[in-house]
Amino acid sequence: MKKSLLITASLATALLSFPGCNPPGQKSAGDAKTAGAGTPAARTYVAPGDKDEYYLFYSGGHSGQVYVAGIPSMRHISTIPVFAPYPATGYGFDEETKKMLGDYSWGDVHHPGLSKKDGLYDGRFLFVNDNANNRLARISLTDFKTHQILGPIPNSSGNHGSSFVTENTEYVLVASRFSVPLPKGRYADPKDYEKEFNGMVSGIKVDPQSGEMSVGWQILTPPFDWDLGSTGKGPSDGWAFWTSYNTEMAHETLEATSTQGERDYAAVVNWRAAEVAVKEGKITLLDGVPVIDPAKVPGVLYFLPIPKSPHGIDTDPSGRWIAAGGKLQPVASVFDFNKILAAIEKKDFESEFRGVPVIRYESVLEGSVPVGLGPLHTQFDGRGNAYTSLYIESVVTKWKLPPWTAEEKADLNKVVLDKIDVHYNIGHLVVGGSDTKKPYGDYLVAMNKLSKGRHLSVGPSQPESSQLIDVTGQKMAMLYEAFTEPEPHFAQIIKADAVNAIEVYPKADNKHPHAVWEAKDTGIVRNGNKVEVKMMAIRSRFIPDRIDTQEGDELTIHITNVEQTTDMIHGIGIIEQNMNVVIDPGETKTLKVKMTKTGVFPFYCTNFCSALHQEMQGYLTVKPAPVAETAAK
Ligand code: K7E
Ligand code: CUA
Repeated sequence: MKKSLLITASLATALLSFPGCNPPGQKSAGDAKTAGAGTPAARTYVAPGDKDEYYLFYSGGHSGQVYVAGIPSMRHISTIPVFAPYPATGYGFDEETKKMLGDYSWGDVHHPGLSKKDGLYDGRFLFVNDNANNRLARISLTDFKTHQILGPIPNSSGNHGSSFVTENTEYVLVASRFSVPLPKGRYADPKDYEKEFNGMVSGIKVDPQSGEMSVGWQILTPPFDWDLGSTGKGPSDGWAFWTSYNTEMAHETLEATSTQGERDYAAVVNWRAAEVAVKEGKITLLDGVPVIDPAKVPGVLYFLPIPKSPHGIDTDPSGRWIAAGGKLQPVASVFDFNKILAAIEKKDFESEFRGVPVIRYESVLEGSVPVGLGPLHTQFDGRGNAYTSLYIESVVTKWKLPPWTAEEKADLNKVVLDKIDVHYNIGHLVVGGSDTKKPYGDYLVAMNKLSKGRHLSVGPSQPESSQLIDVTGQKMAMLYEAFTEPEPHFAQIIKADAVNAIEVYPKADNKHPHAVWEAKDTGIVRNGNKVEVKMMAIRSRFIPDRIDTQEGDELTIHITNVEQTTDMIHGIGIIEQNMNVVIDPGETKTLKVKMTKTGVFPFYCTNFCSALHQEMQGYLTVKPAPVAETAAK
């Protein structure tokens, strides 16, 4: 009884306190809030009609998609289909997106990366990787749509170690998770793994104007399994880092065989030196890509020993401190990039592996912070603090970055500042802007692998849980718990006002050669067995709304949604033709159907668009082919 009274009281406080801190007319609820004030309920509450302060873009893992939520409400706002067809937006049905998807109907998105200018998010693009089919995609934040899918990238297998964006979006950097015989398509027996298999680091060039990606160059590596990476900034601009979890070069029962060594090698890549090597022609072409052999081109690649099967490796906002989590030991290893540079200059190497210098570990390690069990990833708040996810412990640990006092250095337990429980088995975590020079530093989202029934039961396929944590105070504070479909790995957070999205495609910008804007320009043209339709969709009709074809015809429809009003979306679904395309205001899409079935096939608008939406329909007729023609076939 007493307990329920307490709950009521705190809820009342939350509700009562709210109108005061969010005056009417306030556009963004977030502007009125500081993460540190009020009860958790009040701090995440975004009133109906108000908007969130941040976008959260999180990877949809093997759903092949990207989810968009708002912070602090954690409300899911949108799903951006990338590597998989998505009937809700008609993605993968029209010719343009079908072509982008190519032969694949799934992907495995792990690490979204926002485009940057001068080390800060510029709000233009979001890049995402496909771990499964070695691809990279570019989403434009102008329309929140996928505009390019690059790949499968030649000579690269298992695109897990990306999308890591350089300080001015010169490159999205990629490292291969799996090693294979190169070039791809060549057979070799996995028992000859060490000799025949290779990994690769790839520089994917980004056109500064259009954002168009292309494969710039690659660096050949031993067959380690490259894992997570990050790009440098400030003093480490021009460099990038990846951990590896299989320096043992095992190819079977990795759980045991790849965990033998005390240390695995991280890759320390000087991508500006790689650019120079390509310019000077110090490359061989492999599957059409300039490939650099680091044994022949010194200065491009170094190895850095990191203890105990590391996973995440993250560069702090200053660009000087690099934190790596060793999954099998309870510390985060912190390296000083200035010391790494000095070691390289002095050739302070402990050995060499296949012609690549191994930097002396003791010379560059700043310290091992006892963060707890199973450290994976680290994020930064820009106030000198780091936050490491502990998979085994189900905890986020807050700790203080160097420089440390002599006293702290003598006992690094002293730099561990706080721990908070998360539910359960956290993978990645994200602090807004952590990979930029100026993190926002107020919210942290913990992306937990297991939710263990902390939700209404939905059967054995359980969702993932994401928890919103306030990191403005000395102590972290749990604010909210949201559930998502599988499976968020990493995420990016960007201030809402840094993104300028359009709400309609302006008619003037529509360059589709078959766009039509008035009824008089619509029509149907037959050319042999090809039937081409220019159609418009307008509340509440398709023009034309009757299409006559014959068995064996190839039907092409170019459909333009002529609306210039926000949220006036039309769709065209054709019954029993497996065709479903959604057209946003001002957009033109092309769809193709081969007429293999005879009969009459209704088509209709799939997106509720007006009071007479239900009437927005038409007929596609398919006459049997003339008998003579059928006989001839
Ligand atoms: Cu740790 Cu693919 Cu980044 Cu999942 S990875 S957690
Ligand atoms: Cu157009 Cu419904």
